[in-house]
Amino acid sequence: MSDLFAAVAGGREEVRDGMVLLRGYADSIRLLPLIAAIADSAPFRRMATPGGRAMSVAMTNCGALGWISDARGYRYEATDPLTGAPWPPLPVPFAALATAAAAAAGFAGFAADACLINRYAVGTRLTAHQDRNETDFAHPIVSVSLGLPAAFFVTLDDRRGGRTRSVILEDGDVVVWGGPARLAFHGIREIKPGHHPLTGPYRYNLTMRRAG
Ligand code: MD6
Ligand code: FE
Repeated sequence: MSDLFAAVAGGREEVRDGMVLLRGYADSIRLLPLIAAIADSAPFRRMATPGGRAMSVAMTNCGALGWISDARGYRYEATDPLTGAPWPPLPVPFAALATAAAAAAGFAGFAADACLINRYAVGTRLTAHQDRNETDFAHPIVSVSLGLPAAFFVTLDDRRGGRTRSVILEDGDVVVWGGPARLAFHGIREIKPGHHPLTGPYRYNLTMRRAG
């Protein structure tokens, strides 16, 4: 695998075809308290993979639909299996950020109905995967990075073992992807030890989607 850094083009970086990085686009000081409030009613938990292992990354959701994994597979559900309650609503600032970032990247009219929130402790990672549990791949995904930095990798085609490009995602960075990148394999390499003034030893990631 070759790891190349994305080419810079006027503050908007094209990581690969169909994937635009907006550096420092999100304000973590405003977003982090909203995540804390969501986690009060829908706690972070390590979901089980279909194969029966616990994922290292802790997750929760907000919005009409939430992404879950368990012995029955990956899917979206309207209620939190931990509490039986609907997922907390998508905060207006999350929805507004997703719509604005998508428009800035060329996807006008994007309205998210699902937000997966990942929490990475030092040493955790997310192995290569495709996001393909949504109904309509014509919609983009808006990804927001908060707290500790992470090395994100994405394949340049739709093959799991294909050539990859890597980029370091830092606090406030937003990635919008769709079109030809929508089914690319991607993941997060092991989070390096560090301390972020707002999140301490954690990285958070929001992925806002139109799932239903
Ligand atoms: C992360 N992101 O940045 C992991 N998936 O923590 C993802 O898995 C991801 O950034 C779909 C779309 C955008 C993403
Ligand atoms: Fe993903």
